[in-house]
Amino acid sequence: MLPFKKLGTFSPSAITKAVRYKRFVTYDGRSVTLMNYSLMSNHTIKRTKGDQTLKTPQSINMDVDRNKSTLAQTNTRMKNNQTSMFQRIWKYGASLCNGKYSTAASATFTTKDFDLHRLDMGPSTEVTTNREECIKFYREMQTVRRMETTAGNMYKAKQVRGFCHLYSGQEACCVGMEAAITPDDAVITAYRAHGWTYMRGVSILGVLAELTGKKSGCSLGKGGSMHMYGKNFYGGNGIVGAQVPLGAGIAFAMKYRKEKNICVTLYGDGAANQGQLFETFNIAKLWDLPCVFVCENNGYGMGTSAERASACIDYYTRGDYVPGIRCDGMDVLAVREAMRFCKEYVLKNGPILLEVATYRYSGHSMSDPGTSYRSREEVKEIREKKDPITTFKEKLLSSNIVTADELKKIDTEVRKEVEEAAEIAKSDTEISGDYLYNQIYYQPPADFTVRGCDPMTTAPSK
Ligand SMILES: Cc1ncc(C[n+]2csc(CCOP(=O)(O)OP(=O)(O)O)c2C)c(N)n1
Ligand SMILES: [Mg+2]
Repeated sequence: MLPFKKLGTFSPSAITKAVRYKRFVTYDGRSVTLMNYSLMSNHTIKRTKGDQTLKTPQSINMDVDRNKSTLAQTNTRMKNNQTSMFQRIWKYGASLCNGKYSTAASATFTTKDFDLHRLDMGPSTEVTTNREECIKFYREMQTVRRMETTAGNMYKAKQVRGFCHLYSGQEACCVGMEAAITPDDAVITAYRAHGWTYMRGVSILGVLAELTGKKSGCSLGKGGSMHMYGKNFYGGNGIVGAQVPLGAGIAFAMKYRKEKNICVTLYGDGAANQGQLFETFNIAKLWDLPCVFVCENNGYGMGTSAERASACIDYYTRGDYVPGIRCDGMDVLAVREAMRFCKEYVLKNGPILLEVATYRYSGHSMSDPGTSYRSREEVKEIREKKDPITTFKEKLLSSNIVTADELKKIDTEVRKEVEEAAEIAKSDTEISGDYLYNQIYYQPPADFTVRGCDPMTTAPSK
């Protein structure tokens, strides 16, 4: 009999490893206890030390029935997002056998536990998804990655000028969150905005041509890297933290108009210590605004690590009286699940704070090689072990929800799509000089003029 009563939580990466190496590494409470189980070819889980042969998924299933009373005890824990290790092994075992949890159409995965602040219950750690959705998430993350790699190369070739902050490594954040909201919900972020711009409906060309300063850019080439906008996407903001009160304002407008929508207001770990954030949390809570404050914690604010900048790096608790959640920002399903929970929560209760634990692969911007304040080994290790695309790919393949060939085909299509957009972004024309004076204010008076770079020149503005 599995001593599952005594066992604690079981991390998804441990399960993945267990499957890959055909060995289960289990947790006893929080400390890791190595207990060797082999997954036999007939799907029997066998303990390799000692003579206890454990069961096939079918017999595990029966044991679940027989042990209902024990399960009832673990149910309380499960309600608090703590699924018993036993159940996780069972579900994963079942998925390996093409059982209930992995058909060609759907699969159930277990996320890392969510950390909660002032919440009795959080999002579910058991995430069911379907084939269509998995393919969509994979394609979207690959597109953002490829777009950013291309943007970086175009910058190095001097086809992109000015600022350029890449989002590589953080793809699961924008893809997961967008999957849990609707186009009528709003998003506002800082300057690391390319991925978000794409996810909010702007084309790859709209992003890349904005970077090259050409007319097909989503801001007609006038904004560049930090100033991209789209429908219900409020940018693209270069002043650290300044978008946070604006996000609360957008949420206020939604509440005032009695719309059932939310504003996802993003900021970084580097912005998290600013006074204006705490002022915003106060008013948002006071007025119960439908705002999800999201701290994309990528570990660094320019060249300063979170640990060096913050007295408390548990950003999800930093709203004090505003409840919070921390999720694995490298797991697209965990992020989607967390945002789903948050959207429902804020519409009923007012603001919540979501910390997504993520990582940026590139330097802060193109002028930062990103190696003086962190080691190359650190970046390499995260790329190898936690990459949001590779880990998702492994999940999809091990659950048989997609094939390697299907994913390869997506990779090829994405590469072609981004290459084609990049070519147009390079050869596209710029808007005319006169046009630079337009679209500065919304519906300006007929005779409105603005000043040019030279203080003596003014030009009409429409
Ligand atoms: C008010 C203000 N102060 C300083 C800066 C310079 N600056 C630009 S980005 C940045 C770090 C922000 O880090 P974080 O919020 O973690 O975002 P990330 O770059 O990691 O996405 C700083 C200090 C700025 N743009 N605005
Ligand atoms: Mg940061």
